[in-house]
Amino acid sequence: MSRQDLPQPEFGSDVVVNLMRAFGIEYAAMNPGATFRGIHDSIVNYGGNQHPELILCCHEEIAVSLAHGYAKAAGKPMAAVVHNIVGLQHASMAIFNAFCDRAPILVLGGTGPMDTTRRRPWIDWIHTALVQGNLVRDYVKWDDQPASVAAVPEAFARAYRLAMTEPKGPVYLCFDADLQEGRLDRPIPLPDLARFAPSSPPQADAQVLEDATRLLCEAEFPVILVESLIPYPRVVAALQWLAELLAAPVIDLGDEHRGRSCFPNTHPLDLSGAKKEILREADVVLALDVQDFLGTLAEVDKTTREVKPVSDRPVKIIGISLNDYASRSWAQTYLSLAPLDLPITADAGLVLLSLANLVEERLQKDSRTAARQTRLSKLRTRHQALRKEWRQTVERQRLQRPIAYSVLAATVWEAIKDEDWMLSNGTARGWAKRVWEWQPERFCGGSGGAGLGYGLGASLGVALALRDSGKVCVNLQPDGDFLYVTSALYTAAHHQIPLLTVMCNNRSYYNDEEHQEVVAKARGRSVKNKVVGIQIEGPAPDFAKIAQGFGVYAEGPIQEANDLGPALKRAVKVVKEDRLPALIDVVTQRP
Ligand SMILES: Cc1ncc(C[n+]2csc(CCOP(=O)(O)OP(=O)(O)O)c2C)c(N)n1
Ligand SMILES: [Mg+2]
Repeated sequence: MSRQDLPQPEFGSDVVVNLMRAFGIEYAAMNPGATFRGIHDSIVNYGGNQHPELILCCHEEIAVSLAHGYAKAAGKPMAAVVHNIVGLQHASMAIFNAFCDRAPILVLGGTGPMDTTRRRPWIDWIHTALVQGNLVRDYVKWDDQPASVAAVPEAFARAYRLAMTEPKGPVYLCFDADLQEGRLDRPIPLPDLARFAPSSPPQADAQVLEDATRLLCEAEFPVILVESLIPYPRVVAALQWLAELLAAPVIDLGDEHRGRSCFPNTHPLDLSGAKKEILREADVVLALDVQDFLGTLAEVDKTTREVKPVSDRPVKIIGISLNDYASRSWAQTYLSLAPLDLPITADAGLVLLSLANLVEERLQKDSRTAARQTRLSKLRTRHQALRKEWRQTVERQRLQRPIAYSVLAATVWEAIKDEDWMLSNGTARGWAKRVWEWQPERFCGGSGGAGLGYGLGASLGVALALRDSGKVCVNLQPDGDFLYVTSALYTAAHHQIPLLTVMCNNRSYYNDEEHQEVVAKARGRSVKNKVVGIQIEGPAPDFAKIAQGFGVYAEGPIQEANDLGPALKRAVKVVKEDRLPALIDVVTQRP
């Protein structure tokens, strides 16, 4: 439906909804609140609850993480509407994750009335701030509170453009309750939206590309690192081509917490599993959209926090990213300052293709073809050995109880490999990346900000974006992360969102067991107490029952590997044929 389908706006909030529709916003995730009752009414009564359609969430953190997942799967923003300062405080964790993950979201809020003579006693006072956007200003790209309805179209158009301009990110727009609810005394024309499109991303200049080409072609052992590069098909193809031209191993750093993935694990140059060994040999590193240089090029002692480089060999680093456009001062999400020999501020995906063309041209005049052939064949052998080792691990752990992560991943793969699958969240501690036939464009990455409570909401956003695609969306869901936002299952059931959630249920906030063990050991104290305040036992939550209570098809707890395959088959059927959510609770090992 286009914006012409809507009648003339009568109230301020009708203008907001008119703009949402004009910008193609399909959904607005929300939890109700009276400061945006004007917008709420306009969505359901003026807009007919279509474009946008309300998605009811039981917590604002879920509303925003859902919009986060949607943005990654749909490549465009949806809205999350959050109630004044209380909803915004609940939403703040998820906004931070989206900021770190550079995901575009339109976070909309209500406030006030700012005119104190118009406030209801108590509630309108305690829930009004000056200025509400301050709460999240340090981790949104932009925020605004237009002071009149006439100012709303420009604010909205700017918000959309900034959210969608690289490096992308969430924006926050706040609407005074009076502004939303007031009757219009004159028409508010919408601008010609075609003239407010997001800017095209920056390319690198010709000289610097020549320099990068020379460095790469003259390297003895060039290595390519990718972390947050978005796996558009053209980018994945260009990356493979460049790696093949250079016979350069690729280390794909994207994992279940941050970044994306851009390289298929079946490619002979995928050496992600041998990161340290490969980096020890590197003399030139091409880092595409890498943020965590120190964490990649160095090792950390968990006890002493001492950081040591993985290699003593001098290495020249070419860094291509928009990192320097994304820093803010409050949270130091920019990480430690990396020494770069050739820093290039540009869109790495764009540069990649130009670079591959230049490298191809230069290598035609290069005499070291034989050396590259030898390197390629050695790397292929190492790649194959790694894959073999992982398959052997699955076989060795096949019948262990509790179920091993490797076996969980391999069994899920058997259940979905013939489907048009999408992995919305999680990797079963890296095992999906090892034992699946990994296609990077089918993985939506992690939270970005490592704020727990991301996985389920984000997965619902992915599955919502892909609801009509026939894809089977899979969420490999850790239990601790899930427990923050269990009520997202209600959204799944209520809106019939087809998502397969496989609980990686180690009955623990396991990551912290390791920390407590390290500290206890270093202090010569009792290691057995590491589980106190961390393991989720006594009683262990019954996730299948919880899901059933929300109206979601569920099975579990599954304890035996042999029971997992048949349960997954039934759940895939629910997701694929009935287009409904399903959850399988799998009790997993603590690694
Ligand atoms: C909001 C928030 N609270 C606490 C943490 C600290 N933290 C990091 S990992 C972790 C444990 C996660 O447990 P789970 O999701 O079950 O994954 P597991 O480590 O067991 O695989 C915790 C508590 C965090 N990152 N975010
Ligand atoms: Mg856990």
